[in-house]
Amino acid sequence: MNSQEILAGDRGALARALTLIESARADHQAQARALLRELPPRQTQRVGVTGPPGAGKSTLIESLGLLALEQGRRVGVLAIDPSSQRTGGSILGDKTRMEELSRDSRAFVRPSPAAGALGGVARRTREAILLLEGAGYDLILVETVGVGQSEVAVSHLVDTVLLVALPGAGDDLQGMKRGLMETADVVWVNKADGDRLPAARQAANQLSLALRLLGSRTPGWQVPVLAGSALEPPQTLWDALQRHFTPEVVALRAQQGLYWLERGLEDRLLAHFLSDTARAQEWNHLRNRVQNGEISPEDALAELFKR
Ligand SMILES: Nc1nc2c(ncn2[C@@H]2O[C@H](COP(=O)(O)OP(=O)(O)OP(=O)(O)O)[C@@H](O)[C@H]2O)c(=O)[nH]1
Ligand SMILES: [Mg+2]
Repeated sequence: MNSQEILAGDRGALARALTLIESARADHQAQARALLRELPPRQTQRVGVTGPPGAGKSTLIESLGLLALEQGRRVGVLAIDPSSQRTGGSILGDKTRMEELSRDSRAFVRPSPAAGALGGVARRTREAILLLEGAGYDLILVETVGVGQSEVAVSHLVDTVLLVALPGAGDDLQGMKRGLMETADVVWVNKADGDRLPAARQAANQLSLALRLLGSRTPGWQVPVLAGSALEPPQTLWDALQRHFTPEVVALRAQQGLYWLERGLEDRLLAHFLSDTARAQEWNHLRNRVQNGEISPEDALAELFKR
């Protein structure tokens, strides 16, 4: 496959290029990078969609995506799924949840690639975003389950983080990870329909109060907390996402590049350092001793670098 086919809208070529990006082989990755260099830069909007399992992220992405198509946008959907034990495989595995969007020629939905270490997942997602953008998709939606570090990773990959929360008892909200709340730019309390409507409104109020105390990661931005149903066109959510998407926010992409450069160096240095078997053994030994409280982290580091 080549860049001409991708620019011409060949979906098969695009799928094959994504497979290249997902490959663990160094030559495949080099080919993918060469391909990415041939694609023109475009003005795009990137939104991360995070939240607890079953909150309705995929359903909301479908509704939001369909709304975006009506606005004349072209929509690309990706997933970050670093956990390997999720039942049923990938986050987007159940295609039925994005059936309409998947079928539309102006959208491209990529089910989650195989799980892996977060560094690798982030690299693949970053390149997949660039590839979809090069292919002409101007709204990229990235789904990730908010359990663990992936919500932090996604916040460094997108312009806007949308947190999908669930209505429920107050203690649900207390239980929601602080990290999830801290990375959110827009909060959507989902399943605000039928019997759940009062609970959803109450949850939205509580979250709104909590977020006022936490502040937001974008200076001058008050995180809006909306309640609604993913089963209907989420127009208020669409408007909030557009309000957050300012030139100042887009300018932060340069910082994100630096962030991934530094994470990449850390990963490579660590891999290089531990490629020596004796050193790797000593490292594991020291880790155990630190964990058992037998030695301080500082003393362990001093010992490791003594030689
Ligand atoms: N009533 C109602 N049901 C919803 C709504 N949004 C999603 N659902 C249902 O909730 C279930 C989970 O929805 P998903 O969209 O798969 O949730 P998810 O957050 O993507 O789930 P994971 O990817 O597995 O973490 C499905 O059965 C949906 O039909 C909503 O707004 N109202
Ligand atoms: Mg999902």
